[in-house]
Amino acid sequence: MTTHGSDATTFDFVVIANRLPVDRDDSTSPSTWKASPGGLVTAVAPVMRSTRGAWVGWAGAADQEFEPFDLEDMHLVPVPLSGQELERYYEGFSNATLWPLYHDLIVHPAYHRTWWDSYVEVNERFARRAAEIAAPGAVVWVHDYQLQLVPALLREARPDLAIGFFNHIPFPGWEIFAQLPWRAQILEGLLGADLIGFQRPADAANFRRAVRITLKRSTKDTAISVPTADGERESHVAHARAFPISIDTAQLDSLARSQETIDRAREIRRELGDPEVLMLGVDRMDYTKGIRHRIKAFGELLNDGSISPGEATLVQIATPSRERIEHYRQLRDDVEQAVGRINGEHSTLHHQAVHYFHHSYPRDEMAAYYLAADVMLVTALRDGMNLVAKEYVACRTEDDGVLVLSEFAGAAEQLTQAVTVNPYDITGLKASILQAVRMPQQERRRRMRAMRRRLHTEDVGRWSADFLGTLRGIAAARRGAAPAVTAVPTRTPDTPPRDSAP
Ligand code: ADQ
Repeated sequence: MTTHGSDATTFDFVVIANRLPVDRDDSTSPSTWKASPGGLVTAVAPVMRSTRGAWVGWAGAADQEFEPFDLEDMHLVPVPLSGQELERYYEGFSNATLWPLYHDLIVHPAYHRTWWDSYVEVNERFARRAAEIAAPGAVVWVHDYQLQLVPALLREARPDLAIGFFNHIPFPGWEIFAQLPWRAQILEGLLGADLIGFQRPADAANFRRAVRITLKRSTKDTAISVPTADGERESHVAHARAFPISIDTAQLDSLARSQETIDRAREIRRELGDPEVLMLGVDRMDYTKGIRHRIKAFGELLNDGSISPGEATLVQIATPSRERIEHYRQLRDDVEQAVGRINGEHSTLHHQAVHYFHHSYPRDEMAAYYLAADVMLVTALRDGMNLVAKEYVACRTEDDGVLVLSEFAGAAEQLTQAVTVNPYDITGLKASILQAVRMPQQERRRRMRAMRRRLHTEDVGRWSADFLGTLRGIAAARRGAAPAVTAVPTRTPDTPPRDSAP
């Protein structure tokens, strides 16, 4: 923390994300804040503690303004959103335009100029707030697709900052991204960063290709030379590359080894009627997660007699998500109807085929479910990473259990010993589920052990250290004598299919 100017407090490390990592508890009087620990908090908390950082984000309540406050070693700076901005910037442009576009058009994105205008306005507000509280030369880390304009806005206001951006979701191929009427603005927004991180090398390559085609700029390996606004000289060199996110492996491992979790896992199995095979799905209720495909495959396995309800039970836990958006309401209806149909046809007094829970659970309960499950089904149609897959592996302390993992989840690049599936291929998915159910113990152990070993080194601490270390290096090179990359060829390696400027 630094104090400069009058009495304004500024911070050497600033995280900017759509949401602050807190929930407001209105059951107490006065209302209080409680931390809502997510993956990102775990990743940045150690840095926050060592440098005393600040987190800029929306507090979760529309039409309300809150003063900055401290909670558990973090300084939280709320950014207000009106009810209309929630509809247009968040539910609209972020979740009904960008989300489906970036997840390969699983549903149709909607394009509305009023949503875009709101997205610009909100991004400006986030950038302004961060610019006010960042100390000279501070490291600022912007997160995710809701805030893609913030890097360039910040650079314009505060060229002294080291600016990083991390995209938690996929970045689509050019042929899909090209639909976006505001594609040039989005790319320019991201290029304000010194470092743009993606989940997979393919996402970073898609981004660089979009830059080459849309903005007619060349790239050299991960580097993109970004000109000043007047185009006269180089402003900085942005780097775009992969930093696959991970989990706090050690923490989950020790949670799964605790006697309470072990007892609870046994109890869960007992309450489910001690099935021979317990299969588990855990997702946000989102159409990208392939929940319908998974349930369809399971239902067909029961229909054709490949498995019986006495032999295998599926537990599907789905966290409520984005319920004001039509596609999400439809998905919930579809899932509940499919579960009802399967249970109607196959459950008996003693064995229920599918147990479906539409709730969120505390961490320790999640760990108990992971520990209880013999087979974990992660069948995303497209997913930036998918932390659930990694969490399952981290909790398999006995080196047992089988992970069935979609090849369209970023996690498939690290968890290479999983049984990989194309969830669109229902026949193939059924065969993979059966393979998982019948896999010999020796093979289960060999696969699980290898995945666990890798997760113990590639954890979330290493992810944030890699990203921030790289960012600091790039910013230091920029501030030093020579930029990291200077002369770049002007020829674009890709032939643009059509004119770039929307
Ligand atoms: P999400 O789409 O939310 O994240 P995911 O990576 O699976 O997907 O993370 C979900 C988190 O929520 C996990 O930590 C999981 O344990 C937790 N969770 C899910 N259901 C729960 C429940 N019922 N109760 C309690 N907790 C539950 C986005 C991207 C991903 C990317 C992450 C991180 O879409 O691809 O992996 O960000 O970058």
